[in-house]
Amino acid sequence: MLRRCASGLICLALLSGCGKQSITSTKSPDAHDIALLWWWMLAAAVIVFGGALLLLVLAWLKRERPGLPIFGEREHINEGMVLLFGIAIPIVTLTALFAVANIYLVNRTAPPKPSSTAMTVDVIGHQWWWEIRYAGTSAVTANEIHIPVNTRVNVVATTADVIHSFWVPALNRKVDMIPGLHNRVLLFSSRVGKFRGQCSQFCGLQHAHMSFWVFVDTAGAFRSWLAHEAAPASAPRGATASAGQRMFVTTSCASCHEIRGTGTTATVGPDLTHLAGRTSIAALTLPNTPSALAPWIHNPQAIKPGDRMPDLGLQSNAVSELVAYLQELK
Ligand code: HEC
Ligand SMILES: [Cu+2]
Repeated sequence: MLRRCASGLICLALLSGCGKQSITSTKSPDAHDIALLWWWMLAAAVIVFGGALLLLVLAWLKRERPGLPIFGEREHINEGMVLLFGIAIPIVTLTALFAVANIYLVNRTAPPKPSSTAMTVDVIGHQWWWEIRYAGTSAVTANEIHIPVNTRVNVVATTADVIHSFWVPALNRKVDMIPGLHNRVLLFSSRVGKFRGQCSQFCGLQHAHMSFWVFVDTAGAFRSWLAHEAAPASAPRGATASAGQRMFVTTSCASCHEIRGTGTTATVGPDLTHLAGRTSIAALTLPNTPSALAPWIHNPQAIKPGDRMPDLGLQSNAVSELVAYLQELK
């Protein structure tokens, strides 16, 4: 039993570094420097720990006999050794690590200064999803940030409710989202791809289901994505989707969500103007497919218990009409 538990724990520890979201699989120079510092700190800690263990073993081996090798005779303490290992080396290493972590890395990973040329993305934390706005445009989206490749993007992070923390381990350090503050962090990637992010400050029941994607696009793909995202929603085609739109606009959906171009303006929940252009819903909890949208709209509480979107007790034909409409919002 004990052996099985132990091997299970070892496997878990080994696997915990795997997957798309790890501090050691870095995809930007900034995240690489952070990981490098982490490895150096680990090496220093291993040396100190190993040295302490070694002294312990020596003391145990010598327990009946006077004097340890580094101390000479039992009564005579080798002061040089104590000064070197007890004071000089700790002061030098800790000062060096402090300077690298708190001066060099903080400057290295800093966002570009806000200016007319720097691109700014506003990210607002909500229990339990991410609102994303592109400064200077009318584009609003949720849980999926797009940025152009090879561009230093200034992310301005704040919150609509409690403290959250914005973190894309593959790209940069964390930044806390604090009520009333606008903290900034750099987002940069030299390669096209998609990187997972996660809220890293416990923020209530569904904290674990508060994730997001960062899509790094080519400059052209990003420009057309942004232009499309800033445009209002297109009109529904077909009778089912039109019925879905009527239902959306006239029932409680409109008291929490906005679909630009339909007269709805609420901002309690995510902007759904181009919902069908996203790959996931509910902060990466479900894929964005009709078979996942339907149970979400039917009863979000069964998927994210305690969530801010209530169970509205809709009939299944109402749900199908809403899904038909939402699916068209490309
Ligand atoms: C009381 C406010 C409220 C009402 C009413 C409401 N929603 Fe929501 N909705 C939310 C919140 C908050 C979220 C974000 C949930 C999360 O991810 O934790 C959400 C998420 C969603 C999402 C997923 C969006 C995404 O990008 O992740 C869809 C789709 C959605 N709602 C559709 C609807 C429809 C359709 C209705 C009407 C039947 C409706 N909502 C009614 C608050 C509401
Ligand atoms: Cu959070």
